[in-house]
Amino acid sequence: MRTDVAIIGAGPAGLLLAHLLAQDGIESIVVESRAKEYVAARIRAGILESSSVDLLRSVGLGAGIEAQGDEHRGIYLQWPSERHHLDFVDLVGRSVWVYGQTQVQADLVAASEAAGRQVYYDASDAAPHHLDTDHPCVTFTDAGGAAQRIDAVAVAGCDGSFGPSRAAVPDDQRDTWERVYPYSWLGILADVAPSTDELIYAWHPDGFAMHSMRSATVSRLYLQVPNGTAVADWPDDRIWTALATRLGHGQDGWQLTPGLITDKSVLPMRSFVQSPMRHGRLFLAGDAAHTVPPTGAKGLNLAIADVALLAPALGDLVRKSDTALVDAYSDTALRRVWRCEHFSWWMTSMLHISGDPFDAQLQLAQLRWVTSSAAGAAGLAENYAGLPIGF
Ligand code: RFL
Ligand code: PHB
Repeated sequence: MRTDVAIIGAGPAGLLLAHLLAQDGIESIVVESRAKEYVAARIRAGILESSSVDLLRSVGLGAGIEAQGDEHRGIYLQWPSERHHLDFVDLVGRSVWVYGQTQVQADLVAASEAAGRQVYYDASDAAPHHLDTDHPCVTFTDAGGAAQRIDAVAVAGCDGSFGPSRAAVPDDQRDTWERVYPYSWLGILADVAPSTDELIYAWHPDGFAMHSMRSATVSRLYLQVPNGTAVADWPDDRIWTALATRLGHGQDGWQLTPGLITDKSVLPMRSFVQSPMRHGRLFLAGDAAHTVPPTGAKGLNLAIADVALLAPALGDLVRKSDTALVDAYSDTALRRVWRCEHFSWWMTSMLHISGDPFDAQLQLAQLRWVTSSAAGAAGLAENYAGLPIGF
């Protein structure tokens, strides 16, 4: 097969890139190792920052957000006996939207199918080749077992943290940075109306807790747990009791309503960056190039921001052989990546219990400052609501 851009990975980065390229008249073929249903069902991110919403709306992907999304002015930050609301709209003039990654993925799949774009699901052994030439290709085995090859002008590595693209950059031509945190999140999805109008991030001596949501009838909640925690050690009652304690059930009359838990999983926390986000004609985007701990809600938004930069750059390369934007892509993308890496690390470090009592006092001092100083609050708001694409 021949196309303009061969894309590895049909997550949000890969499918949105295909959509943006198509709007610009550039063809692509997507190769995905998993089944379409598996990719669609993965429960991951829940918050879209304002520039992600603006971008999705501007390319015809805003109908679902309008119909089912929930615009939030800000978040609550709390510690025992105190809860404070940070109003991002007042602070920096931008809001965020509760709209789950499953919904973003469903919108992208619907757009891809309506346009008849080629996506090979259940593909195995995907591998990029000839990346240091101007005729790269991707080989794979399709769902029926047939060997396939896609010749392209460029390859986009949108295959997440464990795909082949990241590793296709030779060791002596890449730098990597990593931080593994000494705690994980136990996440649940529950069929119960959220007990809050906006997200609650709670510092607590027992560990961090968060109350998020997916809709008016579905809540998403998280608990800090030690690394290596088994889901089996957390029966439903234990989860609701811990959430009630950490989120402050009973404080100032606030109540956490428990409900039927429909999903439970443990999520390790990691920061990772690989640079450059390019090797010859291979361009990395989204989790393929970087990972953030979820506390800042940046993972999905960074993937969207990467492909918003990459699509016009690949357009210029394919149409005009103009390399100015592809040459600038990695440096431009990494500026935002490192800003979000810092913000995600900072939110994580401020809110999770490390076991060190000195750390706990520093965290409380920081939380008091962020919730009482207009400058402190605006700094958090600016980062959480998201910087403009191209920052
Ligand atoms: P994705 O979504 O991981 O998509 C990559 C796609 O590539 C496919 N793939 C391959 N395809 C072909 N051949 C191969 N050899 C392949 N290997 C992999 C995969 O099957 C997949 O479909 O990356 P993308 O598109 O860059 O999007 C990034 C976001 O998904 C990610 O940043 C966020 O979901 C991160 N994240 C969260 N972010 C938040 O902001 N809030 C959250 O609550 C949150 N929860 C999470 C998360 C990530 C998780 N992962 C990666 C384990 C929870 C989990 C469990
Ligand atoms: C979520 O709803 O899953 C979510 C929201 C905010 C975060 C992390 C996860 O910071």
